[in-house]
Amino acid sequence: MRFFALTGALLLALASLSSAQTATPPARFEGQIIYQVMPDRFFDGNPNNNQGVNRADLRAWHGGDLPGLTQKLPYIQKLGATAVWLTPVYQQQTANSFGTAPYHGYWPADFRNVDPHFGTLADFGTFVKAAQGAGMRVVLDQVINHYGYEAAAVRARPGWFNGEAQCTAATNKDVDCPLAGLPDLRQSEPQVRELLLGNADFWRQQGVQAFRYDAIKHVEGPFLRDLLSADRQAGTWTLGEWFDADTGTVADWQKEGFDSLFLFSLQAAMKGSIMAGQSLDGVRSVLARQNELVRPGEVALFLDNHDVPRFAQGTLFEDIGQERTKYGLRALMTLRGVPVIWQGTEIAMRGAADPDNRRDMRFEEVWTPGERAVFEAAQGAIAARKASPALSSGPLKLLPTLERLSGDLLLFTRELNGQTVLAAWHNGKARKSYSLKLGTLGVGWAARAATSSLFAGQNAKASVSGGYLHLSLPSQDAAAFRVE
Ligand SMILES: [Ca+2]
Ligand SMILES: [Ca+2]
Repeated sequence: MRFFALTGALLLALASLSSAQTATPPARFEGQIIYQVMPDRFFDGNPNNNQGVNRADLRAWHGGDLPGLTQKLPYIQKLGATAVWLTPVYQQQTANSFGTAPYHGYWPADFRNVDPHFGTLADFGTFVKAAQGAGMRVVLDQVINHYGYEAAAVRARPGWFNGEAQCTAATNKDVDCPLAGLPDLRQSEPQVRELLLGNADFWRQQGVQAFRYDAIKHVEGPFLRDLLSADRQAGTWTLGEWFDADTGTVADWQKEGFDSLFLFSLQAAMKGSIMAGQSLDGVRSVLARQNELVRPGEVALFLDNHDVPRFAQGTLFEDIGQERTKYGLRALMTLRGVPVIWQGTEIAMRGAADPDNRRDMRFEEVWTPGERAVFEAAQGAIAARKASPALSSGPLKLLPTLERLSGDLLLFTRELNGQTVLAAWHNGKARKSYSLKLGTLGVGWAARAATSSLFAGQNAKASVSGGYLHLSLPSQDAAAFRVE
């Protein structure tokens, strides 16, 4: 009897082992740093494809392309990023709409070709090969909600799109009504479904390892779930853009199969606390909800992107914008998740709402000393994060702070494999020293001589003695200390 019971248990164990072996584990990006590029506004590597280019007009094509991006890969590597997210490079509608050219890539006409302004499919292949040869991953923007206004498919296949009748009858207007008037794809229509699932396979075959899915708030849920399940099976990492998503929305969609979403609520809080000088309680309250997330290490964290005003635009003054961007980038590198840096944020580029936030990237040859200093701070913080497994992927634990200090001081630990890093964000307007009782922080750290921040180029110190944590922090900056 015992023998049979044992055999049964053994068989069950073997069966579960073999099913675990066949199921594809979810793709991981924890530990990666993504650099976001809008190819038209990055670097022009081939002037022969510059039809209609006018760099004096922010709504026109500017000539950047895939050969230019390939040429500038060493720059992205020098910053320390490990992955590149390209906004869409599909063949676009040829006409302008509302006086704007489709330079941004979100007005597709053919999802399985590259727009001649960006180059050719072969240029895309060259880029992917070069990126992966350099050990970097490629994240491609995928549009699944709409075609461009003037795409031929809109007239040729009226049955693929939601019309006025569907929009009027819709229970969820976000899904079945056009977004900004864009021809809205009906994903429940079998041909549309097949087209979109096929697009993902097509770009996977070009070597893409991850997709950033545009405007998922506006896409039919059942289709999205099937798409995500196919991506997961293929080992493709998925990052959803639900504009303004908070922790609850990110958690819901991680449960539905997304590996990651952008945490817009944290971006808003960081802008408020770091750039606008509001209390750090805004950031603290977003971080306090991280346990709701299914996979907190995969969530995409950012200071700005191509759809919001630039981070540095939050102040009138260029030098203040640069200092606070250093603070923002250092703070970003202390958090749990996948940092995403929009081209130019590493030098505190300025710009108001679209299209002003999409000015041409400025490279090293034309940087001011101030821009170079921001880049060096970003580079140093990224290097420190990558060198520390705890900072890269350790769980984040908020430390309690006295109420009278909480507006100016945010403390948390990142801990992995017995290594602990203490992160300290300081909003004070002047350099300040703090002595905090270890008991109130809830940590049992042993005496330790003063140690300096892991981030290069800043004067911040931490030490432990007499039951206290002593911190000496520069004004408006974020630091990270090893505590062992
Ligand atoms: Ca070009
Ligand atoms: Ca839609």
